[in-house]
Amino acid sequence: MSEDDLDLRSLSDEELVEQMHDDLYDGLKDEIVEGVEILLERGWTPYRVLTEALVEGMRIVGIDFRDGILFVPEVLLSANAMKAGMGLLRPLLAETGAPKVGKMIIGTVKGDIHDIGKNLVSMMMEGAGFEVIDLGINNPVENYLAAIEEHQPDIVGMSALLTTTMPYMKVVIDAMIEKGIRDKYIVMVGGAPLNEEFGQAIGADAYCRDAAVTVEMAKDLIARKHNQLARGA
Ligand code: B1M
Repeated sequence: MSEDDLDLRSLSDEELVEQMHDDLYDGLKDEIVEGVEILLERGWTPYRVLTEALVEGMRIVGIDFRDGILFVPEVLLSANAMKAGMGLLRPLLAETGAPKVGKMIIGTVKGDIHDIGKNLVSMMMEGAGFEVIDLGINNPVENYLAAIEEHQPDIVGMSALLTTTMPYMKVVIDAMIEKGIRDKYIVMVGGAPLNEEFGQAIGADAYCRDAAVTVEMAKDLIARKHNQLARGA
């Protein structure tokens, strides 16, 4: 049977997830959307579809990109397929009905156009009841400062996927210090090349390994901030 004839519905859950990893690798957007729909129909939670079918598939793409087996145009197709799948899950993850627990602005820093991880963080934060203002990609410091002023968030989030762009996070934090507003906001950073040590070195409040950790840390830091305010009042 050719790839075109493959009936995704005839596959078991395990086979379907494996097929979706292949389809993501091949950048097959329609097949990814169909796979997501099938898994949801079979009762999978949106979070499980996201992590087991999409994020895991993208991890495999990342390995072959690193090893020079896949190149930018192919990875771009994979990224588009991933985004199409995420588009279906976004409203489901955001459907909590809970009162807003806080507000976050988030953007990928200047020089960097990677946005899948940032989008995932936004989705999970929305799902946890945060209001998220997404600044998109390639953000110069001015964008962060303008968004802070306009939206008065609790959290300023930054994403960087390149070793060459991650130092720009410090530019943003330093600009906040210079304006005397650094301590008013919780600064959280994330992205594959970062680590705890880097987060501390640039003066962030938290380095977040993944989207789930971001949600937990955000809740924790907001609670601490509220406690501090209550004590100071
Ligand atoms: Co890029 N790329 N890429 N790429 N790309 C990497 C990052 C790379 C590691 C691949 C590799 O060589 N192994 C490498 C960086 C090497 C380095 O700096 N040391 C790399 C390179 C070199 C490049 C180019 C320079 C390639 C070129 O042109 N020659 C170029 C740069 C473009 C630019 O930004 N100026 C480039 C381009 C691209 C594409 C456009 C093709 C595409 C991006 C499409 C898109 O995002 N719309 C792409 C992709 C897809 C990748 C990989 C394969 C996958 C990234 C991804 O989406 N991961 C990546 C390899 C890798 O990371 N292993 C790679 C899935 C995502 C869910 O994970 O983004 O880590 P991640 O996000 C996680 C956590 O990090 C965390 O939570 C997320 C969810 O759990 N997190 C946050 C992320 N941001 C956060 C912010 C927070 C909190 C947590 O704020 C509070």
